[in-house]
Amino acid sequence: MQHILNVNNKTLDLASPQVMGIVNLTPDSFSDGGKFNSIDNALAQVEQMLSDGVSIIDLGGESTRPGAPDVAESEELNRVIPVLKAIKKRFAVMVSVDTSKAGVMAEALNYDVDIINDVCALKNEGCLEVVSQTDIPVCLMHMQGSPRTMQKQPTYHDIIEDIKTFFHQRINACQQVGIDKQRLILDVGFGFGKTLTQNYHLLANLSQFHEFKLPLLSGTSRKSMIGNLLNCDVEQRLAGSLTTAIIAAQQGAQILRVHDVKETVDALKVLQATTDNKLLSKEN
Ligand code: 9MG
Repeated sequence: MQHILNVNNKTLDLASPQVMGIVNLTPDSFSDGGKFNSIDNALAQVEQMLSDGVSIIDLGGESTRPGAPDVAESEELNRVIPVLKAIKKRFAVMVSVDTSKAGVMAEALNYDVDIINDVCALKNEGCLEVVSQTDIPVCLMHMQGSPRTMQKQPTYHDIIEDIKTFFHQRINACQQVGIDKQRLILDVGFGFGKTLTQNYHLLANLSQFHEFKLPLLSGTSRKSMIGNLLNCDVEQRLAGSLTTAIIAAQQGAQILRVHDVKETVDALKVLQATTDNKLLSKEN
């Protein structure tokens, strides 16, 4: 199945995995300590990511780490919109906004955001309606509970089947308001209401979600599924992040959401060379 994202005069071919670089605009971001919370810092980070080979910049103004406090819509708008405007003015890169608030989605659409990345899969009030007024892609992520409660006691009947049922329901909800299925990107939501074992079970079985014939986004970068396994702090999770990114790519994930763009792009080049060689040796 060939996937191409076409949006706002930009095209992204998902035949090979593409890197989405994380730009956190939160003062409490769990993995970069809020280093990138001014416009100039964010622009510098985007510039670096572009030279490192990023395809999409993911801007977020509300932390989704476990237990994170809610952020008022006005505060989220203040964090995200000026940076979105500045990036759009200076660079031609695709930008997604990571938000679960209809008001933030609507305002981001006024500034030509290219993708909506919603960890709540458009379940919050007004989100389906706002997105139905546009034709840009949307990432629907699975989460059990909310960021505040999700790690308390995640329980599933069968995690793969339960997430598939969730995707069916959210795809139907989108289609009912006129959102074309072809605009959707799916994400199992690593770390969002999943135990360590459940996260690795999902990673090992990610390819099963291709049955929806939609692009898959995978976000494992610096998460506690790595820290808890290796017993290490956020700044020591690079090897684990790269390994999980490559496993996801091998399972056919088309978009990898990461902090460490250069290292991930390099790792993907190694994977690509290996895959190409395998094809060549079959021919010879
Ligand atoms: C915002 N955010 C944090 N983690 C994420 C993940 O795994 N996927 C997506 N789509 N967004 C995420």
